[in-house]
Amino acid sequence: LKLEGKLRRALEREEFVLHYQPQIDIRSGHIVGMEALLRWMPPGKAMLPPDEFISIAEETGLIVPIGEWVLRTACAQNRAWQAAGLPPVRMGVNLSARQFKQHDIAKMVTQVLQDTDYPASFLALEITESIVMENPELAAQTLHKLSDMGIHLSIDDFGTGYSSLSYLKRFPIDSLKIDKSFVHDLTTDTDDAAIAKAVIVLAHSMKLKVIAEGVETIEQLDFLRQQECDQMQGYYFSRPQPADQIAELFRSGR
Ligand code: G
Ligand code: G
Ligand code: NA
Ligand code: MN
Repeated sequence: LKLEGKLRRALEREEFVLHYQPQIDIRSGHIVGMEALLRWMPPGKAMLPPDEFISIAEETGLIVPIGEWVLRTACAQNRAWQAAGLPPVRMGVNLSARQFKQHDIAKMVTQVLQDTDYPASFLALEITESIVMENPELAAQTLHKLSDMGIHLSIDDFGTGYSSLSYLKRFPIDSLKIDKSFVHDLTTDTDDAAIAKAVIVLAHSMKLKVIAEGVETIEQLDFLRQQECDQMQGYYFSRPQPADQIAELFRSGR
């Protein structure tokens, strides 16, 4: 069976799972968000990260039903955590280009929020600069629809693609995520340090929040705190983990 067929079957047989990675408010140290990250667990085989199957899912269009499953599962999980008394946090879900371009993406999201009885303000959709810049006019329409619903919008992997700052300013974006490639050598590479600083200043001047991805060390965190970066996400605090372990993390008061 080709990968496409396997993916189709995986969806039917519910072989996908989500792991969740906490997002921490740097000032308070509290968990304020989560990012849902897709994994594939073929029975009897090792877990597959998304890099090994997302592009095929994109090419074949399977990303559309898989993406809907991701959104539904992430919302339902966060709803369950809230019902269990865990502190309310925003859930981040990645949207791929193919999903974002669907004409009825806002309708699909509305339906999922309704089905899972999930408040829009607790959802953050993450899209990349390239998705937005591919067709800025169409992207603007879609982003306005989603934003008007009360959904938080994030630009993912910021700094790795091309963005027109004038467009960014006109779009209803709420936050930028500094790509982990700039965070990695933050404390040793003066160019990366300059880029991270500049992104933070730029974002704040546009009234956007900034989340640093891929934070692995206390030195990186100290730098980001000094630059008044708002949130961090990375192995320093927690790897992406299955839902039951995230509940533990909350209970242990981290
Ligand atoms: O943990 P990490 O290996 O999860 O993720 C690798 C890449 O896969 C990242 O670029 C991430 O944005 C992407 N990714 C993870 N989960 C999803 C998902 O649910 N949908 C889409 N479209 N991309 C995802
Ligand atoms: O592209 P996107 O930002 O959606 O994906 C985030 C990716 O970064 C995922 O693959 C996730 O597992 C990975 N990731 C999260 N935290 C860290 C970290 O601290 N270091 C590294 N190297 N990768 C991380
Ligand atoms: Na992301
Ligand atoms: Mn990213």
